Amino acid sequence: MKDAAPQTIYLADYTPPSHLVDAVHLTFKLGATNTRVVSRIAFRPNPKAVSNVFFLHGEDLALISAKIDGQPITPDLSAEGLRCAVPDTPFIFEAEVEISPATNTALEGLYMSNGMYCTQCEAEGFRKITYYPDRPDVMAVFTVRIEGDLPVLLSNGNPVAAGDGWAEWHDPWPKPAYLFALVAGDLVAHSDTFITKSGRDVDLNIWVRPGGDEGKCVFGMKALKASMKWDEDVYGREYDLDLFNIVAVDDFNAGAMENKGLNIFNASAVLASPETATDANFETIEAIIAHEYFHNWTGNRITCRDWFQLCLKEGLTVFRDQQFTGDMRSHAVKRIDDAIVLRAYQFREDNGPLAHPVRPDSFVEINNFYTATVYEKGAEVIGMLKLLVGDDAYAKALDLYFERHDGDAATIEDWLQLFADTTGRDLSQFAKWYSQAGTPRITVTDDYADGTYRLHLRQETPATPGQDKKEPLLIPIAVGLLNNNGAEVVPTTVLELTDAEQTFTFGGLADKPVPSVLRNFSAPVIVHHERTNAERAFLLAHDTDPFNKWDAGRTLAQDLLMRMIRDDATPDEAFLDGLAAVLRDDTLDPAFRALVLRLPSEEDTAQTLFDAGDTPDPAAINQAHETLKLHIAQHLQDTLPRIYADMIVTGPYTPDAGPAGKRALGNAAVSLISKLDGGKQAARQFAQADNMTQQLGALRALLQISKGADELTAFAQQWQHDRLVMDKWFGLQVSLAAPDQAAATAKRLTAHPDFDIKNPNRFRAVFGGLKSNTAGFHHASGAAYDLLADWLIKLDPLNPQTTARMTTSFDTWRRYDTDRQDKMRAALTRIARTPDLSRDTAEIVTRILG
Ligand code: B3K
Ligand code: ZN
Repeated sequence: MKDAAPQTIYLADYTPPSHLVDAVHLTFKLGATNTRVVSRIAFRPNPKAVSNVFFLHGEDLALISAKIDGQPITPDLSAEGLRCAVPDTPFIFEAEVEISPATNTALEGLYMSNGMYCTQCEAEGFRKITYYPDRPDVMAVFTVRIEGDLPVLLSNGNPVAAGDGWAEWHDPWPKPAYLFALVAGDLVAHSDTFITKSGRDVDLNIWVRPGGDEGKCVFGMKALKASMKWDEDVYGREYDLDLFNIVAVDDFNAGAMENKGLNIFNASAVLASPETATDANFETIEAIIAHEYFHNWTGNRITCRDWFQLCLKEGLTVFRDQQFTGDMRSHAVKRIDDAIVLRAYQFREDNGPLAHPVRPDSFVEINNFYTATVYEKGAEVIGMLKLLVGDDAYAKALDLYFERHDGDAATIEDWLQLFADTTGRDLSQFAKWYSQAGTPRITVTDDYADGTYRLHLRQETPATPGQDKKEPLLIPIAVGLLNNNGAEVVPTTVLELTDAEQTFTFGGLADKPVPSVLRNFSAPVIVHHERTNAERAFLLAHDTDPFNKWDAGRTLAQDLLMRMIRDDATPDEAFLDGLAAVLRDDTLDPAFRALVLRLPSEEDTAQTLFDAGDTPDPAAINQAHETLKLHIAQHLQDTLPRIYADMIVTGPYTPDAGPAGKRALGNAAVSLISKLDGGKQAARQFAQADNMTQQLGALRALLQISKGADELTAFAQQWQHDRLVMDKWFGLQVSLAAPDQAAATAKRLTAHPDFDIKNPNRFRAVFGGLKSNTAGFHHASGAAYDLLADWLIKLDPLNPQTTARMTTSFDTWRRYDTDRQDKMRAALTRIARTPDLSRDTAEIVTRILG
């Protein structure tokens, strides 16, 4: 490992910065391997400092010269930064450094992507650009001059002046260094304007490289304008510059980045056309554009004091983008989608070696904490808070947040204080959601006598690494009661579970009701509720809460899969009839019906089995899933062609929720039909498709039945010049390969001339595809483990962030039998022993191995 004893950073050790920055002037003299960065920084001592030792972060910089108040100095340099003596009054620090963007494959700091200069500074990338206090609680006004032989030169804020080969930018809003951005390239803009509610014109641009992407910005622009309007309408937040730029970049570690006034996007998170993007891609793009835009207030105007507070901006901004998508599309479908994602990624994290609190209390590499727990569980915590205090109190607290903390680098304590101040509630128990890791289990039992129904709830959170003892949390459990005819006798009520065990009483009921517990997924918990399948089928048919109606079907399916795996059970009519009834119910949203038809993933079944004390067998799980799908197809044989025909969308393609829902159900139907007709219908759909949703849906249906070789070839021929579509081509083959072929397919594709280890999207397509093929990844041969380890070892010196992220594929290793455990441990150990392993990957491997 590069750093023999990587340093652990603790929340408890936070101290205020020694110096504050009033203004920064930066000049970039661009050169692919020799960019000069000249800085002029106005410092003053921080009155709140506990130490006056002056330290500037800086990594991989060649220092050319440094001055304090115009006098040359020779500072002490280390691998982490620079120290020097400074006056105890305000002073000017100047430096010139040289960096090499063209060889920066880590994609952090200033780097090049297909001839374009671009930056990624969150969390700690600015220190790879110049010497600076690279911490979010140091906020400053930036003025930037860019000199370079490229037509488009962009930075944050507003343009000040420009000439041949240079441009100057000024951002009037003080910001931390992680929000700095620079882009330079041969770019073209798709432009529009937005008039804010107070009547100011804002110029909007989406910048792309010329040569094919120009036509893929229409949807992103529409999403941006919708986001700007929504934030005004719902949160009263207006945009605060004259210009908002988005740039699409091919090589990017994350989805996108909210740099002030200059958002930089992974091309996959902004570019879309009906022919090249699926409905799901459109929805994701809309959400990411909204998310980055919403950060302008929740993240940029109010930022985080330190990186432990990351959920302050990320949890809140995810919550806001979820609300936005619900408003744009369907709240019911969005809630189900979010629960699927949370259970798949966050529950997996919370129940394994990488579990950490929403606000972690220590880290080695902060980039490893951009996790489902910080983001998605962070959003759930805000959703619970809103449910507990009510919509009006939430709105009041948010207004106060923007008033009280505008311009601040704030903390979770600041955030909770708003709610305490506006509601008078003591939120000390609720605050534990931020510090206690793990997914609470809620055990539900009930009884009924003499008109009174009693619901008993018990909560328990299993131990997580470093946290053996868990305390009861304040958990909002939304409950409704139905009578035997399916009528709601007690409408949705939010119960506040605060103790380890608690009983809630409902009087005046003529019969024992059927409870619908955790409506709308009111808390990120796992519910254990022993109930008959007849009761579950009843809820699938009658629950008025769409989330629980869907979840009843989901639980039935999971229960059935477990019985098939454990006891060789055959699929029972109760489940299949319940499914058929939902599918045939034309009053239900097709998108909802498509979700009900979708089985839990194999990974989900493995997790559920492990939770129940079993050792999951990936091959047996795969077998059960395939068998169940075939039974479903056979049971729905007569209905599927009718549904498929009903879901045909006429007229020009739009990615709106209505037609997208129909295509989702159409694709679910064609996938089942393929199990019966050998892929005839899917092949027809592939041949006729005029949009990516149907083309890919058909290809997927064919690959699932081990057909589609000709279609795969045709697809590659059609799309060989479109990187984003080819990512789908790479990914799909691996994720849908037969379990014994998955590793070989991935290996073959890494030898394809278009495989590029340096492009994170392509690397993730192949190896993310391998991870998502649960039975293939965990094939008994261990071939996938070895292949992934080989490639992670190759990638680590090039791109530590993406390597560390992909290493988490091994985090479920303790779930499996000893043979698989041994193989995964060997793969992890091989990674751990790699000389000069990055801090990022070293931290993940160490935590996974425990
Ligand atoms: N804040 C960025 C993520 C940066 C990732 C750093 N490793 C995108 C977002 O959450 O909006
Ligand atoms: Zn974010």
